[in-house]
Amino acid sequence: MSRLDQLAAYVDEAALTATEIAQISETHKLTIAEAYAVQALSVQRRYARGETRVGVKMGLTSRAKMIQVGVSDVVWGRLTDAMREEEGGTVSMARYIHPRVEPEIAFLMKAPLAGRVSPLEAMAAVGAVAPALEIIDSRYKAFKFDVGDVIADNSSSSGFVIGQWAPPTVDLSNLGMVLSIDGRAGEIGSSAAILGHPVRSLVAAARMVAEAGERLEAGDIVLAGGATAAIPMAVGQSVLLEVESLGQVAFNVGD
Ligand code: OOG
Ligand code: MG
Repeated sequence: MSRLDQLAAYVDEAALTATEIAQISETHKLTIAEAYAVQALSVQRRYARGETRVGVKMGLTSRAKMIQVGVSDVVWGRLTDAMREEEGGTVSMARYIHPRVEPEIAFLMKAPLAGRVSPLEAMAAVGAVAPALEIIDSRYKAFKFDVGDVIADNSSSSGFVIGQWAPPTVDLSNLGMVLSIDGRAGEIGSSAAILGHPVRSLVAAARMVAEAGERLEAGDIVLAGGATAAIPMAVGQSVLLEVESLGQVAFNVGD
């Protein structure tokens, strides 16, 4: 096994068994290209177990997120069917190590998109938009990582919940977003916090997947990134996101 294959097995095994691991950067400094190679190899292992590709997630697209984790590069990760949690359902904490939840906007692609595109071209490839909750779960101890670590760990991708899809004609530029835990507002923000406008995250996604030789496909889900800092999850919580003009999305946290 090559060194990158070994690291892919290391992060994949941690995700599969919900076991925390030491940061790769303690022993290997990965370049950004190597980190994405580890990510791709680790997701190949998921596909080999029967998981299927459903889209991508963008990360660190808001200042609040960059500050929370101390990394200020926009990153992306790959989403599979096994990560999707049921809207209104109960999420099992046992699947995760130290999960956090964050408020997002999801795009549903109706046409392929890749490379350098304008915001108008990007929106023309979108079939629907929805409020979404992402459950991130860094596999690293204490949820601490550098940019290479987090990319190799599939940008902490671990779960996501999508609300009702709405037509892509909704103006996404400045929608109020309230993330509540047990009926109390925990984080309050705006879709404008996502690179100034969530469509810029989709533009970045098209460029970044193309750099990896891939493209966004019709039917793909693209998560634009957390608009606020993420909130640690705990058993018994009820989690609700309300997005102005788009509606709400919720789940409960079980054992
Ligand atoms: C990295 C993933 C960031 C987002 O929406 O900004 C992310 C992390 O915070 O663990 O998903
Ligand atoms: Mg996220």
